[in-house]
Amino acid sequence: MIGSGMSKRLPYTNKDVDYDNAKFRHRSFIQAFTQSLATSNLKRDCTSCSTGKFLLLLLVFGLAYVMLTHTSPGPIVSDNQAIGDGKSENNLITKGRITLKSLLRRPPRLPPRLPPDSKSSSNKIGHVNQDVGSVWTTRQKKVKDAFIHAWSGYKSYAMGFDELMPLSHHGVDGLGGLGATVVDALDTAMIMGIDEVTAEAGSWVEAHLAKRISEKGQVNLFETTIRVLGGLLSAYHLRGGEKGMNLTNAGPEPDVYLDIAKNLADRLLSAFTSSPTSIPLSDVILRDSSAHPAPGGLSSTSEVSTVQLEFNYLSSVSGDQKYSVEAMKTLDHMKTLPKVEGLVPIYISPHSGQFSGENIRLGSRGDSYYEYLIKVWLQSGASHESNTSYLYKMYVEAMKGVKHLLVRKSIPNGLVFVGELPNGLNGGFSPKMDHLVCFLPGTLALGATKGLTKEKAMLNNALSFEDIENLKLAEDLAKTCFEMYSVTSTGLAPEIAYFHTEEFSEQGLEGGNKSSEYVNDIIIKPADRHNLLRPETVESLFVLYRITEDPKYREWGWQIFKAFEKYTRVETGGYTSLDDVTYVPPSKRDKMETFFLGETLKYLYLLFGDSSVVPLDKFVFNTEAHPIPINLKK
Ligand code: DMJ
Repeated sequence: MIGSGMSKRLPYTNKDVDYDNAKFRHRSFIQAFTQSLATSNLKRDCTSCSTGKFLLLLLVFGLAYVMLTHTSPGPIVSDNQAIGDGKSENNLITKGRITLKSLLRRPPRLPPRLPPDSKSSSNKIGHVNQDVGSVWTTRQKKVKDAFIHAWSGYKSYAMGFDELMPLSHHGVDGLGGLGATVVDALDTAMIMGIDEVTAEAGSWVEAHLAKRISEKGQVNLFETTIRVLGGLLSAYHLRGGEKGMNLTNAGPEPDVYLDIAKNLADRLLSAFTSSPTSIPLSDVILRDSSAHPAPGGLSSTSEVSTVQLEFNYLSSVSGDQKYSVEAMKTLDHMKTLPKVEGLVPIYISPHSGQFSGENIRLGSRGDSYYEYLIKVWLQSGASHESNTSYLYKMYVEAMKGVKHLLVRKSIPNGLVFVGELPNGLNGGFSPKMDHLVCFLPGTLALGATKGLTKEKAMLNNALSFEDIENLKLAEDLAKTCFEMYSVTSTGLAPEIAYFHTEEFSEQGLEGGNKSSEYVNDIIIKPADRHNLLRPETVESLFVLYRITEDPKYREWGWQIFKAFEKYTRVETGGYTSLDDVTYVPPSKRDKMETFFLGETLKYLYLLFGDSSVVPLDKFVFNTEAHPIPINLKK
C-alpha cells in the first residue's frame, strides 16, 4: 500500500510548492529553478530526448554564467542592511554583485521586521517595565480594597465615633468625639478615587461636625489640629477649594470644609491666646473655647510645634492671618531657647516658656518638632532669604546633633539606629528607638532634596555634602525600620525596639523570626510588643521611593502590607491593633486607630502608584499625612 501510494502520488503543483516554501522558508534562485524543473511537465516531456538533454544543459550553464557575471543596475538592499548598520560581514551583497557564495549560503535567520513604532514597545525592557507596572497597579488596588474594608467596618459599627473597635463591633471616642476617623479618612478616599466613601464621609462632616464642635468638651490641641483640622483643609484643597486639585465632585462643596475648619480653629486658638507665653496650653474645651494645661502643667514639645502647617494654610485660604500669627509665635519663641546641639527636651512649660527636664528623644513627644522645622520652611517656599529661614537653620543644626549624639550602630550586624538621652547630655545613652522615630528617614530625605528626586537634585547641583550625608543616613535608618518588621514572627514591628550594643544587651528577647539576619541585633521587651497599625515606616518608604526611585522601598512596603493583611484584618470589617507581634497567632487589641486610614494606607497607596500624584515638591504632608500645598499666598 505504501509503495503503490508513493508511486501514484501526483507531482507537487506550483501552488503546493509555494505553500510549502514561500511563506516560511527563504529559497535561493537555484533551489527554486531546479525544483521547478524537477516538478514541471518539461521534465516529463524532454528527459528521454537527447537533443532535449543537450538544450537543457546549455540552458542551465547559460543561466549560471549570466548570474555570476551580472552587475545590478541599482542598489540592492538586504534585510541586514535594512535592520543593521550595513557593515556586517554577513552581508550577502558586495558592491552590487551577486557572488557564488551568496547563492549557496543559506540566508541568516532574521527577526521579524516591525514598523518603527512597535519596536520600542516590544523590546525586552519594555515588556519588563509593563509587567512591573501592572504588578504595582495590582498591589495598589489591593491597598484600595484594604481601605474600603477598613471603612466598611467603621461605617457598620462605629460611624460618627472617633475610632472603631473591630472585634467587639463598637465605636469609641478616644479623641474628644469629633468623628476623627471620618475626617482622617476623607482625603485618602479622595486620593484613591473612591467617590462612594468620599460622599459618605463628606456628608457626615456636613451634617454633623459643626454641631459636634459647638457641643463637645475637652480635646487635645495637637491631635485635633493634625487629624481633624488637617483632614478638613486637605479635603478642601483636593475638592477644588481655592483652585485646588478638584480630584472629585463627590461630597459637599469645598467651602463646607473650610467653614468648619475655621469654626474649629477659632476655638483651638484659645490654647494660644490663654497662655501666658508663646507656648500653647495642651487642651481646649470646644464648647466654650477655653483652654487648659495638661495635668502636671507641661505641654509636649512635639505637640506645640506641630500645628503650624495647618494654621498657616488656614490663614492663606481664609485671608485671616490670626491663625498663622499665633501658631508661628511658638516657633519664633522656640528659636530663642537653649538647646543641646539643636536637640530639645520633650517637655515645655506654657507658664515659663522654657523647656522642662532633660529627656531628649526623637520618639514620642519629641518626633514631629524636627519634622515641622523643615516642613514649615518648605511650605513657605524654601527660601534662604525668607522670614522662616531660621527654621531651616534649626533643622540643620538638629540633624547634626542627631548624627553626633544619637546615631549608633548595633552589634553584631551594624544596623544604624537613633537612640535617646533620657537624662540629657551628661546622662547615659539609651539604645531605645520608638517606632515613631521611623518618620525620620522620610524627613531626612525630604530635607536633603527639598522634594525633588535625588537624580534631579544632583543634576541641579542642589545637594550639599551634608544633604548627601543626610540622604545616606535616611537610607540606613529606613533599612533599620524595615528590619524592625522583618525580625518578628508576624512581620510587623513592635511599638519600641532596643538595639544590642557593646554596652547594652539582653538575652531571650528576640522578635521571633529566626531566619532574620538581625535577630541578635534587635531586642524587644515584653511591654513593647504591641503594634498600633502605625504609619511611620511606610511613610518613610514612600518618601524614599519618590526621592531615590529605588524599587526596594516598594518591595519593603509590600512585605509590610502583606503582614498587615495577614494578621490585622478582621473579617467582619476593619483592621485591629495587636498585643504581641512576636507571637503567632498574635493576640488582638480591638482597636483601629484613625491613622491607619489617614496615613498608613494612604502612604502605601501612594508608594505603589504614580509619582506624579501629590508630588513632593508641590505639597507637604502634615504629620497625619494630610497633603497641604506649598508656596502660600499671604
Ligand atoms: C499620628 O497621629 C501622627 O503621625 C503623629 O505625628 C504621630 N502619631 C501618629 C501615628 O503614629
